[in-house]
Amino acid sequence: MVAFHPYIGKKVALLGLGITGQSLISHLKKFGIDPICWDDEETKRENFKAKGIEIFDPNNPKIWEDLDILLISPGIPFLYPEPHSVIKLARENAVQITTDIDLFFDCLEAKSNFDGTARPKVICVTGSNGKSTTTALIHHMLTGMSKDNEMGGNIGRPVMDLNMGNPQCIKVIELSSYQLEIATKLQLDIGIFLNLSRDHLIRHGGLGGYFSSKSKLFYQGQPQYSIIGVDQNEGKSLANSLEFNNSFKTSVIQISSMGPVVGSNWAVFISKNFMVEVKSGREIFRAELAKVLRIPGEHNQQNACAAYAACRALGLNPEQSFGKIGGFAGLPHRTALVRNLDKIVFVNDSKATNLESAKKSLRTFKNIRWIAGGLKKEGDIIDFSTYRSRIKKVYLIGASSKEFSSSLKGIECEICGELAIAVSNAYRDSNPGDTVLLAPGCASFDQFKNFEERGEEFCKIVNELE
Ligand code: UMA
Repeated sequence: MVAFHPYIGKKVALLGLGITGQSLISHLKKFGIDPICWDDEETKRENFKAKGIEIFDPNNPKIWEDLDILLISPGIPFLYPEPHSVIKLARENAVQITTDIDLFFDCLEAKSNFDGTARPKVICVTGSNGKSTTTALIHHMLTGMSKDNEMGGNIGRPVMDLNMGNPQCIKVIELSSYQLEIATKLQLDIGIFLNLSRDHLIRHGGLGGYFSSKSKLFYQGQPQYSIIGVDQNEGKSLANSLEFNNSFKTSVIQISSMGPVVGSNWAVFISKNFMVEVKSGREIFRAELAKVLRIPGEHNQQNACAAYAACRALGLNPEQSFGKIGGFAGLPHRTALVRNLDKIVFVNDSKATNLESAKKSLRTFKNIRWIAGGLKKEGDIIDFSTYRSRIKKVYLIGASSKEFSSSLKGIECEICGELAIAVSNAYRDSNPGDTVLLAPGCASFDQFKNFEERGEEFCKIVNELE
């Protein structure tokens, strides 16, 4: 519980009544602050009204006269493709616009100033792919080493639901580009950047805006330790820019799943299936990763390097940290084994919502019967020529089926439309040793509520196969 609240005496409005909005209402009410709320969905407004929450009319000019703060949910467009109409009104009326992320950092600071206790350590993870897995793996490893910690953020538990009362409890937080976009109060101990792929381009006005949002974690958050994935140019340039930064001091730990990292003071990388830590030119640790890592793929090796590096940045022992990677079974819908039926393996990677993450999945398996398609992300280019030898056939679903089938030159494709038909046809065609892989490379919203619903539907269909 925060003893002093930065919003006491202020009039607060919320925009968005999803899980972030709900968590903010509960948090503010504990301090006697009753926010007024808005959501574009009428049923949401009615449900909250029925629970005694005041719904405001953004078009009533009086509302804006004495409003101090507008707290917005991550899904609300701030700048692109165009600002939400309520954001425009808040700006016209000079109302401060902020988020639960800034409130979280404000509250940590306010509590520490109020009762003189130290702030709990904060680890934040960002990147296009793998951030939930890395967040959950760090949580798993710290828990395994009896380090008090809790995780939250984009992984599905809003940050204001975290317990701020205990300074010993490390916070492991996944942050999306949406959550970072307008942050002004970031203050971290450890920041992690995993990778960048063409995602959320409409929301950020292009790749530049997207990368700039993620980079804020470091330039604004000024972590003591910056763990950077350097398997892509963006990560390499971020690591380089942080290593040569005079405005703040951060120890950069470069991570790679593609072999030794040269020219870095501190690195954790994969070399011939071994995880290796090198610091100041000296090898600190080396062990065979396959002995402990249960989740498949090169991308998960990089996630393991990041999680191990986070433990090392906390000063934890290399052997113990490495050992605690074991036992982590992965998160649902991320390269998860669903069933082995007559030596045909079914894998659910419904979380592969962009083409880069689908490629990571394709790199992991052989003899693939690939179920792909859905709502393709703007700017994603369908080029899977380097994976041709791994893919036996593609079974297409959803809105982008035609675009996929005309772009996947030299790879056999079948337009199936529905997921159930794709699974059934892939199974019909399979031989022992094949992998039926759901890695759509697309968002799910054309046919499902979200990627979780798509993955659950896949598991249900697969488990009913005879
Ligand atoms: N809404 C409007 N107008 C809009 C947009 C949304 O009124 O223009 C309303 C919706 O009707 C809904 C509410 O806002 O009632 C939803 O708010 P939200 O989209 O911010 O979603 P939350 O339920 O608050 O969940 C958010 C994150 N969602 C998004 O960023 C889209 C969750 O990440 C996160 O787990 C949660 O906060 C807790 O921090 C989800 C996600 O899809 C998993 N994230 C994206 C991703 O991972 O790619 C970024």
